[in-house]
Amino acid sequence: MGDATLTISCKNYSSWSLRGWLLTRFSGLPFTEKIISPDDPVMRAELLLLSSSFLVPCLSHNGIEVWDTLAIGEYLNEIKPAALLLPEDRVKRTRCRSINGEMHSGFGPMRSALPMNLNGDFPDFKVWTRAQADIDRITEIWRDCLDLYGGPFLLGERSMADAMYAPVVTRFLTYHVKLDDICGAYCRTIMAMPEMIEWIDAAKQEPENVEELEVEF
Ligand SMILES: N[C@@H](CCC(=O)N[C@@H](CS)C(=O)NCC(=O)O)C(=O)O
Repeated sequence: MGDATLTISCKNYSSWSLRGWLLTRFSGLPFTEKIISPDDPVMRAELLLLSSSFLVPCLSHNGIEVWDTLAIGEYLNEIKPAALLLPEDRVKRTRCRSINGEMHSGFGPMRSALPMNLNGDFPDFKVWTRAQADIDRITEIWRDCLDLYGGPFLLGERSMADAMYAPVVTRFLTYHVKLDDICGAYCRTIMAMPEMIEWIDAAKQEPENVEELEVEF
């Protein structure tokens, strides 16, 4: 399958890096992880050569550069179809793409009010109304999918959608968002994935985090 490198940034804060990394791990494609510091100008210049969007994650594989999480997921699904990042069944696959798209392009208020911070713990966090509306929509998506497909993952079997929503799970835990039993059980399923455990352990090893990064990231 050739050489693959996934460029990401810090593990504690970078929710898109987590999504891209989970997708690559789920696909089974062997890869080297390259961590860039968002503050390092040399690294940023190098990133610009890979990802014209200037953003991570970015996957380099056999001379092909893929940036943007949705494109990375679609690419991995093409080269590793047996990993079933997208379900085989068309109806499920369509649902998967729809909820991936909704996560990718939406929920701005929730993302900026509750930034991913794996080492954070905010028990008395006050969720403002617009962020709560996003939370309500996300939990509705989860309940619908878990009811339709029987869990434990959103489309039944683990898929791209679980990578897309994994950083939301961590946010709900970090900010002590109140959840019903169904959504609580889904959060436990995601947090128990060996890939999540590995990523969170690595986030704990990162040097002290920079305060200015505690914004939407
Ligand atoms: N739509 C992009 C979003 C990627 C994104 O926003 N990445 C952030 C990190 S989580 C980034 O690269 N920030 C770099 C910077 O701000 O310098 C995707 O799906 O990959």
